[in-house]
Amino acid sequence: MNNAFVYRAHYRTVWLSDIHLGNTDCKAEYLLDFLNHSTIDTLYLVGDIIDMWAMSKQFRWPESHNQVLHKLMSLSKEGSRVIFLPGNHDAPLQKYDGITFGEIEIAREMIHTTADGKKLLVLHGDQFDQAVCFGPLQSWIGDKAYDLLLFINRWYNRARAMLKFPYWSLAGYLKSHIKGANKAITRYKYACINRAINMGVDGVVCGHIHHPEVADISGKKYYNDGDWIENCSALTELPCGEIKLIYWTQTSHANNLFNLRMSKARGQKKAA
Ligand SMILES: [Mn+2]
Repeated sequence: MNNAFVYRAHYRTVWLSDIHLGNTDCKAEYLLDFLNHSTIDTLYLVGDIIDMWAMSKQFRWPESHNQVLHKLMSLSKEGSRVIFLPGNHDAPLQKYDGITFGEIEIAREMIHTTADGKKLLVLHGDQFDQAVCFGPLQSWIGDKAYDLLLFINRWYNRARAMLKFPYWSLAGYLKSHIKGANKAITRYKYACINRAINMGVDGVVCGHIHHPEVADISGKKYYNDGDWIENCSALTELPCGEIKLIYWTQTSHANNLFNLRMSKARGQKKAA
């Protein structure tokens, strides 16, 4: 890539979560493309960055995942402030709360102040699993069903790519159309908002449920930055303090990347 001609958007802040490096369904190429088109003052890694659960089941670490990890580490050396808030899939790192590794600060929760002076609580969101009643059995079933759904999603999008359609999240569509899923998402959102109310802050930034969203609830802001498994989304703050969700698969060069990735995959199949 010729960096001299790459247009880079400047963000005061970027929140990324649920990247799931080490998981087959992580869209590492898209994330790398987003990071290569961005200049970031402060980057929050809002949990589930490395999928230690998936890695314990089956070790998978392609070159693209390595490139993402390398890029995230190099950002802190290039002058970005990087804060990592471990989630449930990278829970072993939670014990380093308050420690700085190299240039990366580790914390379980953080308060962010926007350019226009708003205070936002930043956290992964697994803190609310009890309140939302995702019991251990329910999360195990959910995990299995979700794995199957992602498997279907993968093949479905291969077919779409062959027909030159852009990437589309089947899992995301089903989640927003199933009654039980909607209920759980609502409960999760209210658990987040209640926490913001109790802490006296203006809102909350979280991830965890792979459901990007911006909402106003009871006078507080709810921001969910989504994920890089299905949605390829990032929450961004512009220098003026405006906060926006970005879906990287919907940008034109991301679509070119999708077709390139799929034609490469087809090429590899043919060669094999
Ligand atoms: Mn999570």
